[in-house]
Amino acid sequence: MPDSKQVKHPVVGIIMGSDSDLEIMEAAAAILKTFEVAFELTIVSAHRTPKRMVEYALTAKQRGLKVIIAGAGGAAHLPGMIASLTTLPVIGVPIKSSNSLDGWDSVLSILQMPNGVPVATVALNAAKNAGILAAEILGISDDKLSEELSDFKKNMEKTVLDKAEKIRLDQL
Ligand code: RP5
Repeated sequence: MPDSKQVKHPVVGIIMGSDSDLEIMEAAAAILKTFEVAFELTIVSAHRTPKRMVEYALTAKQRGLKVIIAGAGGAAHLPGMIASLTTLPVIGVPIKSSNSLDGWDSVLSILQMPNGVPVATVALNAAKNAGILAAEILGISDDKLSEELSDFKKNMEKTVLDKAEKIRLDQL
C-alpha cells in the first residue's frame, strides 16, 4: 500500500477514484514535481475498494504522509471518507467525470462536508491548485519550499504584468 508510482519517503499522497481521473490528477503530480515535493500516486475507490480506502487512510500518517490530495467525480465520496479516517489535511479535487451530470455533483459531494470533518475543496478539475495548496501546507515548516512558492507567485505576477503591457502596446 500503495502499489503504484511509489517514490522514497513521499509526503503527499495523491489518490483518485479511477484511472479515468488521471488525466486531471496528473496536474497535481506535475506541480509537486516542479517544487521537488515527494509524492505517491495511486487509485483508491471509496465505493469499489472501500477496504483499501480505509487501509490507505489509517496507514497514511504512519507511512510519513503529511497531506492527502483526493480526486473523484460524480458521487465523489473519496475525499470526505478519507478525511473522516485521518487527521492529515485532505484536499479534495472535484472531477467532471463520465458519470458527472455537469460537475456540480462532484463539487457538492466534496464541498458540503459536515462540521468536524473538513475537506479543503479546490475548483472543478483544479488538481494543479491542489498540488500548490499541498506545497503551501508543507511550506509552513520548510523555508526552502516556502521561498520557491514565493518565487512562483512572483513569476505569475510578472507573466500577468507582461501580458498587460503587451495588450496596451498592441492596441496603440
Ligand atoms: C468516480 O467515478 C471516479 O472518481 C471517477 O471520477 C468516476 C468514473 O469512474 P470510471 O467509471 O471511469 O471508473 O468514482
